[in-house]
Amino acid sequence: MLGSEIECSNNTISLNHSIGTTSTARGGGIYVFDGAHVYGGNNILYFNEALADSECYGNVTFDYSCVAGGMAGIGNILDNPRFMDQANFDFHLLQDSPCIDSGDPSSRLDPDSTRADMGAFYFDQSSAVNGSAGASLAPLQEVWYPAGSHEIVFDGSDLPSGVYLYRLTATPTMVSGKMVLLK
Ligand SMILES: [Ca+2]
Repeated sequence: MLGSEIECSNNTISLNHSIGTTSTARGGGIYVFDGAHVYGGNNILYFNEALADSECYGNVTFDYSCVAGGMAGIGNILDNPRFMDQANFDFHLLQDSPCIDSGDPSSRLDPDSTRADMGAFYFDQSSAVNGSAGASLAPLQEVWYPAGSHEIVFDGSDLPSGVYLYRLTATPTMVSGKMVLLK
C-alpha cells in the first residue's frame, strides 16, 4: 500500500499472525508503510499477533471501532468483542457483545433497523429473546462440575418460540451456539 489512502470499514480482522522474530514482524492485523494511510469506522481489530504492534502498525486511524489495546479516535472501544466462537472462526457477535449498536451513528442502520454494529457481522436483534434486544435469561446452572460428561436441562415451557443463544463455560474455554425453541 505505497502512499495510498485506503478506506477500511465494517471489517472484522482477527486471528492473523505476523510471522518472524525480527523488528519487521509487526502489525499482525494491519501493516501500513511508505506514506500510506488506512482509515475508516465500524471495524473490529482483535486477537491478532505479532512481535510488536500486534493489531496494527503504521498510519491507521479508525473511529467507532473495537481495537485490542485501544486506539485514539471517536467512539473507539477496547473491550473484548465477544465473538460467537472464534476457535472455529465464527466471528458473529454474542448478544452481550459491546460492539452491538456501537458503530458510527451516522452509518446506515443495520438490517434489523438498529444502529450500526462494529465488525463484518451485525447482531440481529429482531430474533433476540422475548423480542427485547439482548435480554438475558437467568443462568441455567451456576455450579462447577468435576471433569466428565454432564447433562443440563433447558426448560422452555414458560418461554416463547424463538432463537436462543447458549453458552457453556469450562475455564479457560467457552462454547456458545444457537438453539431454536418451537412450540
Ligand atoms: Ca445494530
